[in-house]
Parts: sequence; structure tokens; C-alpha cells
Amino acid sequence: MLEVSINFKKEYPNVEKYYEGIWRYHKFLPPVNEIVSLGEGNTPLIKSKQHQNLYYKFEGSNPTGSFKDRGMSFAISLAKSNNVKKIIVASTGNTAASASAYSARAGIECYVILPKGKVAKGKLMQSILHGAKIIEIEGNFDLALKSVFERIKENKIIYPLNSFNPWRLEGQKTISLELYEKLNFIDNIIVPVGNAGNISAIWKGFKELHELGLLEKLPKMIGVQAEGAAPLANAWEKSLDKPVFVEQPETKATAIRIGRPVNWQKAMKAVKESEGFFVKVKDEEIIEAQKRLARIEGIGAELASAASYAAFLKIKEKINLNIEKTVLILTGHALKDPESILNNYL
Ligand code: AN7
Repeated sequence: MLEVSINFKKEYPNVEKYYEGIWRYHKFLPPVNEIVSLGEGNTPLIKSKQHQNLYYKFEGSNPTGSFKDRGMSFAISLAKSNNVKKIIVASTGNTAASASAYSARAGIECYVILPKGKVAKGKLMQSILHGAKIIEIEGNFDLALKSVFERIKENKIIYPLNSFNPWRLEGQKTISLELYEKLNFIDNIIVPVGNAGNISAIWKGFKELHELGLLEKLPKMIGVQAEGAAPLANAWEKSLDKPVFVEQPETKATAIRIGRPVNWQKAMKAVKESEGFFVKVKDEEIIEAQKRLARIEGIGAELASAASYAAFLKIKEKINLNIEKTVLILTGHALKDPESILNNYL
């Protein structure tokens, strides 16, 4: 059990002095002996200029430019506390970038398995920059993840840090704690879904606040997938209890080019329990949403992140914009993927 009964402002008036970002919520996290932090979390919550009651949680402002830093800071702290020497991740890019930076900070050896030719250059650059051992495979993310499972079976001393590792989700649930502090209750949260870890983590955060009696009303979790990589949204449309796995996922939003989401059970539970839904959006809609965010709101989000705005535009008739508070999770920074902007816009 987490040792908590927190009224943030009343009971911990000084916590901010000692801990920053996600570590302000250390009472919500399992204990660690050592903190490996680069200042993750405490990301901006930006009010929309165009829509009433709409907020953007801009995770692109994390140290390596995506929400992955929250989970990585916590999971690498725990790994370091337990004397782990080598970690491994499969990645569409952001997990690798984050793992590479936090491993460097911790002095841990980092292996990243990437789908060759399908990782945005900014992300690949980060893994190279931080000195990770890069293994590129022919095939998509799902195959890369399979390769992680095989390698950890063969080599027991290498520790896997993909989001099936629950410690990653512990760190990522701090998104919900920050939102709660700023907005109190929220009606709808729209999250881009790839491996389905983040939507599960965010739901966990809200559930914990609810169980502690701090938050009365839970938000609806709305998961977004790209049309060509929509195992969960397709299942939702057909009212199926299991995802329709996609063997050859395809989307320009390479971060969420995933056909077999490893956290599908948790994500389906989150969406069902919260009375939310899954929705899919076309690549053209994602590009248009990215443009609108950039040119009207001034926010540079990578394509996968703009998927949540594309979904909002698609479903906004279903939301009562006059009264329902809605938050879009903008998961990563536009700088991650300069090539897609040059190719799609010029
Ligand atoms: C910008 O980096 O899976 O549903 O290997 O980079 O928790 O997987 C990235 C995922 C959304 C989806 N937005 O989150 C990886 C990887 C961005 C992302 C997602 C990712 P999950």
C-alpha cells in the first residue's frame, strides 16, 4: 500500500523545496534508495485559445522531449537502487531516447532495439548522443519487443524497461497527479495509444486519487490510434473484448506504429471502467491537427501527439464544450521529427 493521505498544499507545504517534478509525488511512489532525475514532470498545462474548457498537457517539455521521462526517471531510479547494470528496451524512438539519457545519468549500460528506418531522426539522434548500444532490426516495433523478450530469457542480467515493466507506469501516473492539482476534476482525457502504457498509467493515477477520497469524479479515458495501427480502436468499433492485432501497422505517426499493444488488457479496462472509448484518426487528420496546434496555438507537437487533437476535432460534437473540462495529452515534441514536417508540409 502506498503510504499517503495527502492534501498537497496543507500537509506538504515545503515538499517543493526538496523535490521537483515527479518526485514531489514520492509519497505516491514505491520507495527508492537513489533518485535518478533530470527534472522530468511539472510540464505546462496550456489553455486552448480556440476551444472552451480545453487544455493541452504539453509533455514535449520533458528533458528528452516526451512523457517517457516520467516513467524512465522512476524505473531507472529503482533499477539503480537495485544495482542493475544493463537495461534493454524496444522502441519506436521516444522510449529509447529517454532510456538512453537516464541510463547515461545513472551509469547503466543501455541497449535499444529499433525498427530500422522507422524511427524519427531526432529520436535516433538522442540514443546515439547519449551513447546507447543501438540494435536495428528489419521489421516493426512488435518484432523489436519480441526480440527483447527473447534476449532477457537468454541473458538474465539484462533488465527490460518497456512499459510491460510496471515501474514505468508508476512514474507516468504522475501526469494525473499534476492535472488534479491544477484542475481538480476533469471530464475527458484524450491520450494517443501505442503500446497502451500511458493511458493505463494515467488511469491508475486517477484511480489512486479517487481511492484516497481526494478526487470524487473520475474522467472518461479516450484512447486514440492512427487508422493504420488501430488494434484497440478497431476492436472497440466491433464491440470486441480483445484487440484485433495488426500484423503490418502503418502510419506516419511512427511513435504509435504498433500493432500488438502489450498493455492492451489494462488499457481496455481503463477505457471501460471510465466509460470512455477508443477512436481512430487518419494520417491526414493528424497532420492537419498538428498544423492547427502549431499555427493557431503555437504548440509544436510530434505527429503521434497531435493525434489527440485530431481525435478531439473528430468527436467534439459528443462533448458538451460549455461545461465539460477536457485535457489532451500532447505526448512529445515536434523537434523529434523534423523530416516529417519537411516531407508533409513542403
Ligand atoms: C509521442 O517510444 O512506444 O501507448 O517505444 O512516443 O504508452 O505506448 C512510444 C509511444 C504516444 C504511445 N505518443 O504511448 C516508444 C513508444 C508518443 C509516443 C505514444 C508514444 P503508449
